[in-house]
Formats: sequence, C-alpha cells, structure tokens
Amino acid sequence: MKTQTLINTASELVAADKGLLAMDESTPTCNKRFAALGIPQTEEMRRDYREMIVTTPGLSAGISGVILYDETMRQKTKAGASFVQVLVDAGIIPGIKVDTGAKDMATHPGEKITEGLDGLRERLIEYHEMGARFAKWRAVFAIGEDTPSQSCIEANAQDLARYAALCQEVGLVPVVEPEVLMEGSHTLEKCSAVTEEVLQEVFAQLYAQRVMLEGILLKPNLVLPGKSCLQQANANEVADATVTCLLQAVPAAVPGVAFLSGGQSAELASLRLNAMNIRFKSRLPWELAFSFARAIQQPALEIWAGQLANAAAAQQALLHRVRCNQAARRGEYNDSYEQS
Ligand code: 5MM
Repeated sequence: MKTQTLINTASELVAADKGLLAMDESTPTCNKRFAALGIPQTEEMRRDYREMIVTTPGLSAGISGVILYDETMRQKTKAGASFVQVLVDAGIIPGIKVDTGAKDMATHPGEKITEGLDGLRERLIEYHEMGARFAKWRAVFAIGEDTPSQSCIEANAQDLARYAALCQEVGLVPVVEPEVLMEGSHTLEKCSAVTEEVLQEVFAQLYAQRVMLEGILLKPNLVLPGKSCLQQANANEVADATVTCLLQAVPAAVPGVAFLSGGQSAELASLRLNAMNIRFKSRLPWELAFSFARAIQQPALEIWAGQLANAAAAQQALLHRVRCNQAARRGEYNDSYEQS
C-alpha cells in the first residue's frame, strides 16, 4: 500500500479552505437535470457542460479535487485536451465515481444496495493509470417506518469497506459516502440516530477490512429533519446535531469530512457548513469541508442552459458558490456574500 501517498492526497483534498466539486452524475442523473431545464440529453451536450466546468478560470483557488464519471473521465475539450489533463494542469486532483449505482435490494422493499464490486480492482487500476488519485462510492439509506433495516446497513457498509480497501491497494484515496436521505417526515433526532448507526457500522466494517483511516475521506449527509417534517431546524441546530453525531462515530484518524449537499439549496448548504465551522472548527480532530454537486453546480447549470454564449456567466456563478463555501469553511460566510 502506498501509505504516505494516500495520507498526503487525503490531507491535500481537505487542506486550507478548499473542498471537492462533485461532477460525477451518472448519465441518467445528468440527463434528468438537463431535461428539467429543456437542455438536449446528448453525449455532446454533457461534454460541453463538463468542459464549461473544468475550464472555469481560477477554479483551483477553492477546489482541491473534482469527482468525474466514467464518461467524463474519457472526454476531451474541443481543443483536444483530456479533462483529466485540464484539471491536473490547473492544480486540481482528479477523482472518479466507481460505484455502478444503487439498485433495489432483494427482499427489502424500499431499500437500496449499491453495486460495482465485480471487476472493481481492474477498473481502479485503469482509472489510476488515467490519472485519478481518489475514488468515490455512494450508499443510500432511506428513513421510513421500518427502514433502514440492519441488514441494509450491514450489507452497504461492508461493500463500502471492501471498495475502500481495493482503492487503497492501488493508491486511490477512497471517499466513503454513506448518505441518509432527506426525503420523509422524520425528525432531526431520528436522522441523527440513523446517521450515527450507519456511521458506526461503516467504521466497524472499515476496521474489519483493514482500511487505513488516515488515507480516507468521509462524505456524509448533514443531520437534518426530513424535507416534509413540520419542525424544521435552524443552522445552529443542524450544526450541533451533525457534529454531535459525527463525534460518536468518526475516529480522529480520519483527516476530513466532506459533506454532500443532498438537495439542500446552495445557500443553506453554505450557511450550515459555516455554522459548523464557527461553532466547532477549533475543537475537532477532522476538517469540515464540502463535496457538493448540486449546491455548487445548480445555479451555473441554470445560467448555462445549454448555450455556449452563457458559458462565461455560468462559470462566474460556479466560482461564486465555490467562494461562498470557502468562506463557510473559514466560518466567515454571511449574507453579504449573496448580495455581491
Ligand atoms: C449525493 O450525491 C453526491 C453529492 O451530490 P449533492 O451535493 O448534489 O448531494 C454526488 O456525488 C452523487 O453521487 C451524484 O451526483 C449522483 O450520482 P448518481 O450515481 O446518482 O448519478
């Protein structure tokens, strides 16, 4: 195992006030986002959109790493440079999503199991040769009356740990993403209990698979009330619940926690990250960073709308969200960022 390389890469990804940009939407997810805005769902449009993102001037000031999808990993700019090379030249670490999606879990109605372990070692070797230095795998857990079940949590946690071990074997930092979904009417307390249970099982399995914790990043959800819960929480309540929960489950050896945004608005994601850093930053063993997809990309996607003429304005919108999240990492984000 390339221990020191893994440790260095993981630390670099959460250094200073930077974070990760997730642009690893699978083709169906990317097409869904395009369809909502009337953008044609073709490979060329997806390429154009991703070229707009990776060529954003100054992106590396706030983005340490970008998570790509297999299609994107193999694409080039119109000028002929691979997206991977564009990122490396800009000083951004390329990463890759390596799960093949969350599928219905047999005998577990309403629950998902993430697939992708078959042939994973060979795929990881290829991605590493192509320039990736980290890899991501997402498991999802829906909160319902009887879910998530213990067997769903165990099976997904074990698969996350097996993927993480394979990543470290080839020199890729695993970004371990167990996502407890926001959909539902559950309370903040329920989300906290489920998130803690999931994270404890994930770390038990990571230990069992002998994963080196200094060479991973965790990409969890925030602890939030369900979207349709009548009692919503303010940013400080979310910050307290999230950090209290993480402290029960995430070992100090982990260098960083890079949150997903999960469908929160871009502004709320920044506000809540900011509240956590203001209230806890100096007292935590791990960095509190971001690995957002929608909360960084959505405003830019809406401005771009499939038109080359809008690319420069879309890049400015992307940079704006990056700067907001950098400020949130420093605990300096406030309303004035949204008025400029
Ligand atoms: C939860 O999704 C991840 C973070 O994105 P958000 O910040 O928008 O929540 C993201 O990396 C995710 O894995 C992809 O966007 C969706 O991938 P699939 O495989 O569902 O297309």
